[in-house]
Amino acid sequence: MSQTGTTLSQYLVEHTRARDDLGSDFLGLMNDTATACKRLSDLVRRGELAGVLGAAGQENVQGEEQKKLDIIANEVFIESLESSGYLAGIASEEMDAHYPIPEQFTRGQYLLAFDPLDGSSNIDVNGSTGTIFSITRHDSADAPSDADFLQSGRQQICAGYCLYSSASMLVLTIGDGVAGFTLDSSIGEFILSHPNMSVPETTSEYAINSAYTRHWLAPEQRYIDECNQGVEGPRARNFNMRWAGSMVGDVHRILCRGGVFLYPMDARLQADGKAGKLRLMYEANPMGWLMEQAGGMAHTGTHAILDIEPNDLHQRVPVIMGSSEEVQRLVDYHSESAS
Ligand code: AHM
Ligand code: MG
Repeated sequence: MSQTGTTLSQYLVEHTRARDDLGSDFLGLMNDTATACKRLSDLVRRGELAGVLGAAGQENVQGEEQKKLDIIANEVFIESLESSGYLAGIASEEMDAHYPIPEQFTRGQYLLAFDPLDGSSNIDVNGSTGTIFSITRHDSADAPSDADFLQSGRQQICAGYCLYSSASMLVLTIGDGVAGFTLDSSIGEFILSHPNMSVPETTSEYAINSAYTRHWLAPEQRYIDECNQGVEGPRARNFNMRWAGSMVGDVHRILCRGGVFLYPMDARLQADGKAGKLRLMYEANPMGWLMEQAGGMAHTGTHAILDIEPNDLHQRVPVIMGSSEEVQRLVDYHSESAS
């Protein structure tokens, strides 16, 4: 049975009516973004039948093995977004430098940074994956350089993700809360299904890859150990653990029912000379803004994620985000361990 309700376009028209900074070009850009998400949702859904599963046999610029669908997802987004005249440039997890809008197309005033297919190790096992995107402004007639993308998370004008799971959902913020839209494939529209998503302050659920326990730094060792002591420990209540293997899946669960997601700094990353695993521009910043807009917190342990001044398109950061009581507790443990 098809649903009727508020479409993504209707929601955006309504919520941008009083916004001078988000005009018709922004609405056009979001329409193209939604189209790209629908195309990708269809490919993910058809899986092996569309011939998109498996490894691509090459690595991306960050030395990570690419799946066929990582590359296809990147191409689907570029094809859907490059020609309409809304974007000045596109930066992606799958491309070393940003992608300039080709000369034959009009150059617009927005910059898009995105992770085409987050959690791509889940593709071949039919697990949840997603696309994460962050949009900033480029108020110049000149073509952007990589440096123009390096705006802090507070300068985002729209951030969101599309989750490809049992249902496909587009979740976004334009700075007035978080709204979730479910794809009704019978009419090809994202329909508002989750208005005003909010993260409860209190939670008893955490998400972390515990295979790295031995590498964690003292604050995370202490935090998870105390959670795992349950009713007998200092937290005096039992905790539950969930790990989707896809940041989009984990963040979506937290936006739906609370929780805390951690991909912290650890000794293994330090030994590899990495400042974290997840990337600031197209993972931590957009998800961080969604969390703050939903009433949660997003932190590295020492800095609010949105306050970080970026220095590289593919900069990595430690990530702790979700229900504010738990994130604040981790921040406190970090400052205690530093003093
Ligand atoms: P990706 O963008 O290459 O898919 O990497 C990001 C993913 C996140 O979705 C997820 O939280 C994390 O990497 C999982 O990493 P690990 O395999 O170390 O647990
Ligand atoms: Mg990712």
